[in-house]
Amino acid sequence: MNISLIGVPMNYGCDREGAQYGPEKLREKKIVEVIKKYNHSIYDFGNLYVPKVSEEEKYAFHKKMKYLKPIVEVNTNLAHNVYSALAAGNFPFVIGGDHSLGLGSIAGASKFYDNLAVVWIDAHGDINTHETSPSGNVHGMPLAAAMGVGCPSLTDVYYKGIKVKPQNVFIIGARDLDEGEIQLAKEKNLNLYTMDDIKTIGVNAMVEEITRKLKENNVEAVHMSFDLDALDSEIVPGTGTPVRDGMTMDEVKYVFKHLMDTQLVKSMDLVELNTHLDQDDVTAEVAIELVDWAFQLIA
Ligand code: DIR
Ligand code: MN
Ligand code: MN
Ligand code: MN
Repeated sequence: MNISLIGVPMNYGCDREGAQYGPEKLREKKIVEVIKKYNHSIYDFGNLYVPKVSEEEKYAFHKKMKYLKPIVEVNTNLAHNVYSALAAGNFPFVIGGDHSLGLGSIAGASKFYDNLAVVWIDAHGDINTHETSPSGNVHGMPLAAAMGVGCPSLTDVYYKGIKVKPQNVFIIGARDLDEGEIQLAKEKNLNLYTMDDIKTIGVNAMVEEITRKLKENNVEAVHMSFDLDALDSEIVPGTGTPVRDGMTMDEVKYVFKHLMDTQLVKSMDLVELNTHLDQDDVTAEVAIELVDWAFQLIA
């Protein structure tokens, strides 16, 4: 496979120092070389330009969303990079950076594919809007925006219109959902697999159900968005919003394996590595281990 590696050194969506250095750290940890081991051709497009905005301008663009303008600008560029990579027959691999980059990667993928599904692996739902968000952090909003829910400045990134139908949204590993997110998940009847659900039905039954629904819905392609905080907080100290009782490495690997087996995964994000919070690069190394696993599975 031809892989397009796209770095997004942005932390405006999480409003925490350290998340912007993820791409740099992952390259230092040999992400390119690891992917090359499996006979992929990898083109490192470098990092997208992230404009400098001062702390004082945090709420200058919207009173309930921090750093809205640079987030929209970066994501518009990201969307076009993802779209261009897909149009060239490549697999876009987007490394962050905070999870607000999901806005751009989903927009790019959905412009290319008519019937896109999104598998969002995360301790959080990231389906807040400016009205439900307790933090004002846009990294908690991208998946709602992709479904057309929320502020037009977010829902209309790259092009106007819904990027992914709610029935094609799969959230895995959630265990820290805000009130408004729980409501929206119900309202839209999202395929939500919380940690409790995973414990009840088991990771294998979950994956079977997801792959069955992908077929039933005639999904053309899957965008897989992986937030490192899906993993248990003990495994990933180097992420901004760690949550206990999370997924094990084996569970994540199992999900990756069976999603890749469908041959439908055509693009991927890896987000929320925070180098300032990481101790001895343990989280960076966990990320690399999962990249190694994932790209070994891609044909
Ligand atoms: C929280 C945290 N739900 C928020 N979201 C995070 O700010 O909206 N997502 N950390 O990954
Ligand atoms: Mn997230
Ligand atoms: Mn998260
Ligand atoms: Mn608004």
